[in-house]
Amino acid sequence: CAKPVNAVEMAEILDQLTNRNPPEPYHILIVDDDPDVAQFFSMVLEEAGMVTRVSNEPERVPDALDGFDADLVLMDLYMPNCSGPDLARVLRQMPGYLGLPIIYVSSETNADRQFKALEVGADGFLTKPLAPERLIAEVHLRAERMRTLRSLMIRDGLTGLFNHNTILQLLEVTKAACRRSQTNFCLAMIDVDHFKSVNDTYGHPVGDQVLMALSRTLRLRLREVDLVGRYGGEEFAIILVGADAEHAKSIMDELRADFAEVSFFADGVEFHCAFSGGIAAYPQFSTASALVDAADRALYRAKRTGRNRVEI
Ligand code: GH3
Ligand code: MG
Ligand code: MG
Ligand code: MG
Repeated sequence: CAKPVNAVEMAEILDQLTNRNPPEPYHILIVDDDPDVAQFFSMVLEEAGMVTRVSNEPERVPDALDGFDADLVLMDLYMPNCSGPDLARVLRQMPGYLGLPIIYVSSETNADRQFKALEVGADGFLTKPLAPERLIAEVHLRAERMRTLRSLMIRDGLTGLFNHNTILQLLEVTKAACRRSQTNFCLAMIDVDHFKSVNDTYGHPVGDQVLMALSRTLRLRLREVDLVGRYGGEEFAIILVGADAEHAKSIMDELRADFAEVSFFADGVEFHCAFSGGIAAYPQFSTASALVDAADRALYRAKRTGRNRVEI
């Protein structure tokens, strides 16, 4: 009997990957050797609804970032032992922090020195004295842009589903979580039938409408815990957590029937589409690549044996 996946763990991972609703407050790390200055910035930003963490020791910043999921770092320029630019350089060499916005806050007004500090890969320079409203506005703007960029990297532009890389990453994450909690899950790969002829007959924009409708059907009918991604052109990958192969097949068969009912209209003609699907179950297949291969083989079998069907 399958135990549910550790829900808290899954939710945390998903939040990190997707920034789903409700919108999380921005997480800001403040680095300044002067505790009073850091405390003041922290108070201003917290009053504006953000979550802050303060580090007065630049050497400990990697520790402070660990598990904080920062949207942005506010950094002092001159600190003993390790300057702001030295620290920025170190962070830029850590893969997890490559894109993390770093903003200096300093009373340094010399343009050359500001430029030198930015050259190491920081994103902005705010000069003190700094009005609280200005600080809030600058941090908000940059953190928001960072989140937008992150979401663009994670999701597919046409359908809003997870993109190819993300769904593969989620497959790894799901596998690790399900191994720990001894939970079943399945990977289903689906591919629209005769999709080329939809494009050829009605045009590419109508083809796009079909893909968007399919993604809506998937999102609407699946549970919140199921993960849906656009794997490639007209191919989608679905991770069904807590389902064994038989259960996954019945879910996918329902989806298939639902989608086949959807009416499309183009050039005054009504038409219908269908998809074929292949399912691979964990732990029978225990690595991400074995799951993808097995689901692909099952999908191919579904195509070969008539389409508009799901195979295990
Ligand atoms: P089968 O039933 O064997 O899967 O046949 P098919 O026609 O669906 O398969 P095929 O691989 O020959 O064609 C897939 C088509 O999907 C070709 C490609 O132009 C189209 N396609 C891929 N991405 C997109 C997209 O984003 N939008 C649209 N409209 N078409 C796309
Ligand atoms: Mg200082
Ligand atoms: Mg295809
Ligand atoms: Mg196809």
